[in-house]
Amino acid sequence: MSTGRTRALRLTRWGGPPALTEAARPVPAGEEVLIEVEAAGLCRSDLHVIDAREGDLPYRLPFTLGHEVAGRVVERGPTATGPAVGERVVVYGPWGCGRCARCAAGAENYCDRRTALDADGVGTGAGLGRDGGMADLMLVPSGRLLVPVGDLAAAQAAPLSDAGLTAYHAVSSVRPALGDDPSASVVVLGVGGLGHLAVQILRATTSAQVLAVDVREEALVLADECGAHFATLLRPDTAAVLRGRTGGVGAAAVLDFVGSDSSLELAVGVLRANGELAVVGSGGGELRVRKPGVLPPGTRVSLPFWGTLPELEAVVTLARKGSLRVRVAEFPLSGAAEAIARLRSDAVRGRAVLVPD
Ligand code: FEH
Ligand code: ZN
Ligand code: ZN
Repeated sequence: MSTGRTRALRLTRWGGPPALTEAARPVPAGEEVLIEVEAAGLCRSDLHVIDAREGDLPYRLPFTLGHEVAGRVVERGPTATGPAVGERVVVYGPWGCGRCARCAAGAENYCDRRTALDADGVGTGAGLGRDGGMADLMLVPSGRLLVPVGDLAAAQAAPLSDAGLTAYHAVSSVRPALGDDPSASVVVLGVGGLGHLAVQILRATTSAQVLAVDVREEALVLADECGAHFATLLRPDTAAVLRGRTGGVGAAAVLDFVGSDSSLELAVGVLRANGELAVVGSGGGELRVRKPGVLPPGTRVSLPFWGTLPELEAVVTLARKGSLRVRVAEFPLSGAAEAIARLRSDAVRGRAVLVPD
């Protein structure tokens, strides 16, 4: 990559395709840090951003896409802290105000000033209204947003910052239901870019029996490779089959990475009383919460979003010790349009990752 110029995949008009454009090398000011991008994951949320019409999102154009980024620190602003020049890092993508109680605790995904930031058009974070990492170079607002990855391969590291972190945060949200019950079961609905990582995280950090469901045969194979104790296609009797696997009591927790009417219906059918339902997928499904109603007594429902900085550090630690392996499909940055088209047609196996060529 030439040191003076950088390419970036930029969204320049609402509803139009992003374009790979040339730009001058960004210069880090203050506490900013410049990283040379080694890999940037492609997420379904990127498709929502690309397809958004004017007014759908509180973002100002133009900006560079890419909120799942790994790279190497190449230059730091005069007051920058955190990883030194030369260190390889992943970027924590949800950029909050950096000052409220949530941000101070490293939970910028739940920044208390999110509404105000959106109103100011500041954006949600890297590649989400702010310049992200589908580029040769990326400017990060602060070294606090960088987590060292050591010698972890870039295509493995980048997905940890979104797919891995989101899956880990979802597991964290249901962990209270697992308690110290070694017989507890967790159902994972959808074994795709996030679900296959959730299976591994559950196996690495809990004693739960992991039961996986998907609609694609190859996803069941992936679930098995990732350590699921049982994997099945979605069928009319799947709820009964899964309950049977729990000795009839039901699942202590359900992680729904689909979020459709059918996945939520299955979740209701398999949940144990006083269980946890984490709805992660944005499939548009609806669940009516009322008493009396379809949900078992004591059910807690969460809508986890992305994850916290401490959790990203935990995810990187799992990956570096070999407990978390991402299924990736690599594409050159110059082939971003092809990667987007294949993700759109569900023709990507694992997580698509763009690598600057
Ligand atoms: C990011 C921004 C907005 C909606 C969803 C997302 C997720 O991809 C983050 O994991
Ligand atoms: Zn994402
Ligand atoms: Zn904040």
